[in-house]
Amino acid sequence: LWKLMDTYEPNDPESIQKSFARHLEYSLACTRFNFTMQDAYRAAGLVLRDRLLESLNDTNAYYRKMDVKRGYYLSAEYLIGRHMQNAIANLDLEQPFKEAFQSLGMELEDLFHEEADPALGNGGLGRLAACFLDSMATLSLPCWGYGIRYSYGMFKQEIQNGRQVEMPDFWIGDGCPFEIPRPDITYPVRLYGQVVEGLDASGEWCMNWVGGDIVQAMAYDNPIPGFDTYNTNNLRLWRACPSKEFDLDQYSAARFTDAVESRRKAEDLSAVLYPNDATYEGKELRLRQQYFFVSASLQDLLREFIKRPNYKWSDLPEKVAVQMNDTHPTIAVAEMMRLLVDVMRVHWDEAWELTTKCLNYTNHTVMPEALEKWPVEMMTRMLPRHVQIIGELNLRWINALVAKYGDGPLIQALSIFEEGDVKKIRMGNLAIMGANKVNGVAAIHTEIIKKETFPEFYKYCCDIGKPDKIVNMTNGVTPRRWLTDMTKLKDMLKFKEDPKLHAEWMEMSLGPRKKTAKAKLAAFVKEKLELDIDEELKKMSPADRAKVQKRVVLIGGKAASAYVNAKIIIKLINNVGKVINNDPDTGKLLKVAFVPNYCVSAAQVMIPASDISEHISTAGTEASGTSNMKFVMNGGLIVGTMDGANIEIREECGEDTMFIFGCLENEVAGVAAKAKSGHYPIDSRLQAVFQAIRNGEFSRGEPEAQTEFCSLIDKLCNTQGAGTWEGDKYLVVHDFPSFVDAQSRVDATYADKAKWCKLSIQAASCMAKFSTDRTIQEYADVIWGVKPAPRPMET
Ligand code: 26R
Repeated sequence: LWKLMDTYEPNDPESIQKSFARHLEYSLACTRFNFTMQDAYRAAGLVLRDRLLESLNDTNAYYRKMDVKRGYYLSAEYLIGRHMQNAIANLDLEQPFKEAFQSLGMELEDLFHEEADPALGNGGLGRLAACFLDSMATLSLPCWGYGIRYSYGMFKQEIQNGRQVEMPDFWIGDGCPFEIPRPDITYPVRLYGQVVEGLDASGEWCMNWVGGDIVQAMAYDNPIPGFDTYNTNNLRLWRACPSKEFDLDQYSAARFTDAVESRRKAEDLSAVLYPNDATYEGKELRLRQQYFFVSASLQDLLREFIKRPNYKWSDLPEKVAVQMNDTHPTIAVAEMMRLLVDVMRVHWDEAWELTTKCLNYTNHTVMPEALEKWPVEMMTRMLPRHVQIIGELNLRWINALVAKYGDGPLIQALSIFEEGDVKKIRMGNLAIMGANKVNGVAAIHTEIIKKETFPEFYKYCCDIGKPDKIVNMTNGVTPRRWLTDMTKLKDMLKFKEDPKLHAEWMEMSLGPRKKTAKAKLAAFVKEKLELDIDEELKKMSPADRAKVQKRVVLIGGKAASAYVNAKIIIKLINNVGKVINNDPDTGKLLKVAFVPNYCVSAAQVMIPASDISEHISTAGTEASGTSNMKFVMNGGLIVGTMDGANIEIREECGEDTMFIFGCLENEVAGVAAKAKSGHYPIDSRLQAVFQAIRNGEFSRGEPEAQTEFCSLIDKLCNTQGAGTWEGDKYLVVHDFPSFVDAQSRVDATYADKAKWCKLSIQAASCMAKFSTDRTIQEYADVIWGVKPAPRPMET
C-alpha cells in the first residue's frame, strides 16, 4: 500500500496545487471552476492535514518503537488560535504555499482570514496550554495534550451601546479541516449509579460501580507540528456521544422519544466551555465535563501503556508522566486509583504509589475563590466510587498526620474534606496529596503558594524532608510566529545603540504605510470600531505635538457573564472613549477604544503594534501573566507592578526597561489595613476624576450608567463596611499617584527616540527565558523525566 500512496514532494508548489485541486473536487464536492474563498480555505486546510497526518502517524509509530516515556498534559482548556498560518510556519512551508496559491490568484493572508479562531479556553491558562503543545513538539518530546472538544467555545463579545453582549461561538460550524475524527477510538464513561461489593473473576473481594448513565467519549485528533523537527504530536480532544446501543428497556416500553432524548442529553456534556475564569461555581455539568475528559484520557493512556509487550505495573512511572492543569482535571487522582484498583486489579498500596509517582499538579492562581471545591452530596451522587476512594485516602492521610502532629488546626487544613453546612471536597488538597510535584507559574507565585495558599502542606513537605515537592516553573509563550531560537537574540544587544539598527527597528512599527504593524492595527481598529486613529492623530499642529505625548489607548477583554463590576467597567471604558475621542481638545491628543472580542487573532494584530503595555495587577494577585512577555518580545515596554512575571522580565531585561509603580507584595497587607479604615488621602487628581464621573461627565445622559459608574467609585471609597470588606481591595486608590508618575516617565522617555529605541532593543533581546521552550525543558527535566525523541526523516 505504501508504494501505491500518492507520494508527493511535500514542499513542492505544484504538488500542493494538485492536492488542492483534488480536495476541492473530491473532499468538498466543489468544482475546480466554481468555489468560494471559504471552500479554498477548507481545501488548503486538507492539503496541510494530509501532510500533518503522515507526520503524526510516523511520529507515534516512532515513539512506540523506541518505547519512550511519555508526558500527558491534561487541560480543560486550549486556546490554540488559528491553525493554518501556524502549521504552515512550523512545517516550514511558507514559501511553497505562497507560490502555489499566488499562481492560482490567491493570497495566503486571505485564506488565513477564512479560518474561525478556535477559542476553547478563557485566557491565560488555556493559551499557556497551547504554547506548551507547540514547544513540546518543537523539542521533539513525546508528549500529548488531552482536553474537551467543546462545540461552543469562549463566547463572542459584541459591544452594543457600550455594553458587553455575549453571543454563542459555534466555532465548529461546518467542521474544522484540521481535526481528525476517530470513531474507532471511544471509551465509555459512567456517571451516577451505585457501588456494589462482590467477588472478581479470581474470587477476590472487589467494588463494582454499576448502573447510572454511560456516555461515550470519542477522540478528535489535532496534529501539533513542531518547528525544525520531523515530529508531530497530538492534541486529543474528547467529544461526548451517546452510547452505541439503544436502551432496549426504554425502547420496548415504547418510550422511543425518551430514548432519543437521553441520547441527545449525552451530547450536552461537551457542548459548551464554561466562560468563567474568575470565581468558581459548583455547577454539576462542569464536574461532569471534568470527569468525562479525565476518565477518557486516563483510559487512553493506560491502554497505550498495556499495549507494550510484557508490561509490568511497576514500570508505569517510568513510562508515564501526567500534568494536571489547575484543579480542573484533579479528579484524575481518584480516577487513576479506580482504574488501577477496580479495573486493573492492582493492590491499593501499589496503586497509590503509582498514582503519586505519575501525577503532577500546576497551580495557576492564588485567588482562593478559584480553588474548586465540590459538595460531597453532589459528588457522591455522580461519582459514588470516587467518593469512597477519596474517603479511604483521606482516612489514611489523616491518621498519619495525627500520628505525627496530634489533632489540631493543621489537620483540618490538610484534610481533603471541608466541614461546614455544606460538606465539600477540596480539589486543591486532593491534587497536592496525589501529586509527585506541585508547581507555581512564576517565582513570586511559587513563594506565595508556599507561604499563603498551601502553607500547611509546605510545612509538611519540609518536615518529611521533601521541600522540593513544590517547585517553580516560570511561564513562557511560544515565539514561533516570529522567531525560532530566542537564545540567539542576546547577540543583538551589542547593537542596541547602533543608528542603523534603530532605523530598521523603528521602521518595523512606524515605517512605510500599509505594511507595518501599526498600519495593520489602524486598519483593524477602523474596521472593528469605525474609529480612525491614524488620520486623527496626524492632524495635530507641531505646537500641540510638542506639548503632550499623543497616545492611542486600547483596552480589551471579556467579562464573565455574572461579573457585574467587570461589565460596568467595560461600559465606563466605552463611554470615556466616546467623550474623549469627540472632545475638540483631548480628541486630538488621545484616543481611547475598547476593542471588542479580544482573542488570539486580535492579539496577533495588537501586540506587534504596541509601544507600551500595562500589566497592572495588585502585587501578589496575578500568578504570572503571559501577555506581558509577548509585548516585550515585540519591542514594547511595560508599565507594571512588581507582580507575577513582570518581576522576572525586569530582572532579565534591566530595571531601566520597565516603568514600575504600585506597592510591593510585602506592603499589601499593611496598605489594605489602612485602606479599610480610611487612613490615607485620595490623590487630588483621582478626586478630580471621581468628581467628573459623579458629575455625569461620562454618563452621556444615561441614568442607568450614571448609577453604575457611581457605584464603582462608592466601592473604592468605602472604608468601613460590615462583614467582608468590599472596598478598594485591589488598592487602586493607593497605587494611583505612582501610576501617574510611571506614565510621566513613559512620556519623558518616549520623547527621546534614540533612548526609547535602545531600551526597546535591549528588552526584546533579553527575553529568551520567556520562551516556552525553556519552560517545557524544565518541566521535562525536573517534573516529567521525559527525554526528546526526534524522529529521523525516514522511519
Ligand atoms: C471557574 C474557576 C474554577 C476558574 C478559575 C480560574 C477557571 C479558570 C480560571 C483561570 C485561571 C486558573 C487562569 O487562567 N489563571 C492564569 O493562568 C496563567 C497561566 O499560568 C497565568 O499567567 C495568569 O496569571 C493566571 O491568572
